Amino acid sequence: MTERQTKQRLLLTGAAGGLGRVLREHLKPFARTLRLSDRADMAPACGPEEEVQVCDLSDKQAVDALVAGCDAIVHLGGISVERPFEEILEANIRGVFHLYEAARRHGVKRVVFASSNHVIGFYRQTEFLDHQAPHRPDGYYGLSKAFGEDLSRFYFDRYGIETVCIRIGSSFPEPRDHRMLHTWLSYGDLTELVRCALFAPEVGHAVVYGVSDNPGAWWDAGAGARIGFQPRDSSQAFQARIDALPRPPADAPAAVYQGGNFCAAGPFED
Ligand code: NAI
Ligand code: 15L
Repeated sequence: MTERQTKQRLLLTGAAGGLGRVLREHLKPFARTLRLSDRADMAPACGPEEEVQVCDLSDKQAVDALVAGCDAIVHLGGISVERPFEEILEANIRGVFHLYEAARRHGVKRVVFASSNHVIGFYRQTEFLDHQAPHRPDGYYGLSKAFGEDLSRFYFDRYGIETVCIRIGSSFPEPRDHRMLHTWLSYGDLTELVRCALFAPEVGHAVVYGVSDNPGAWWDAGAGARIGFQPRDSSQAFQARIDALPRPPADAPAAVYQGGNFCAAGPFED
């Protein structure tokens, strides 16, 4: 670890979640102090290099206090699936606004934002996209991530806060279905991508796809490569096991759209 690879106090939101628990372990070497936050309970701080602070992202004052003293943020917190609009509004839309307002007030220079493939979920699986493809969100969740991408662009243009938006595919221990053979991001590659996003020099505002080196790519790896990310894993290793599973019908959202079943969620209001 070099000085250039160390943050003084790194805030990790969503630390009680699936990816938060993974990054809690792997980001420790990259910060003198790792401040962990979630609205849910977490394992207590283990050692002086960890701080635990429960905080609901919808509470503006609490988020302001949470961000004070941090020099970088990895923002994973929020609703991570399709849900009714009001839930998404509080956690993801107001939440990301509160986070950037606090970052502005407290002089945070770098944010890594967990965006999602559901920003572009209504593209077909036959299409190949780069990071500049117009948004085609597949629900309120995808819309909230598109808002986060645009909000972070504004906070860079207006206030110079750098952000890397990682459009995460499917980050789980293993791909779970045929679609995830294309969208899978291993935990090892996730960790490396977050490290690159935290420490690459002069990223400005960047959007990168968070995906391993899978066969039959849907997304251009160029933007990730520009911040130094080289995936080491591939879903190829799981191909035979997934091929043995039943395939969804050819006209099912899971087989047609990049966002898969998210494209068929809702409506919630009827
Ligand atoms: P998760 O649902 O396991 O974790 C999200 C965490 O955010 C939870 O611990 C939850 O308590 C917390 N949270 C929710 N609302 C909150 C609020 N109002 N205030 C404070 N905390 C709140 O999700 P996971 O899988 O760990 O994902 C982490 C991030 O990465 C999320 O932002 C998700 O949208 C994004 N992502 C994840 C993908 C994946 O494959 N795991 C794919 C694409 C994006
Ligand atoms: C996401 O954005 C979700 O947070 C995650 O739970 C997965 O469903 C993933 O996308 C996916 O598209 O597989």
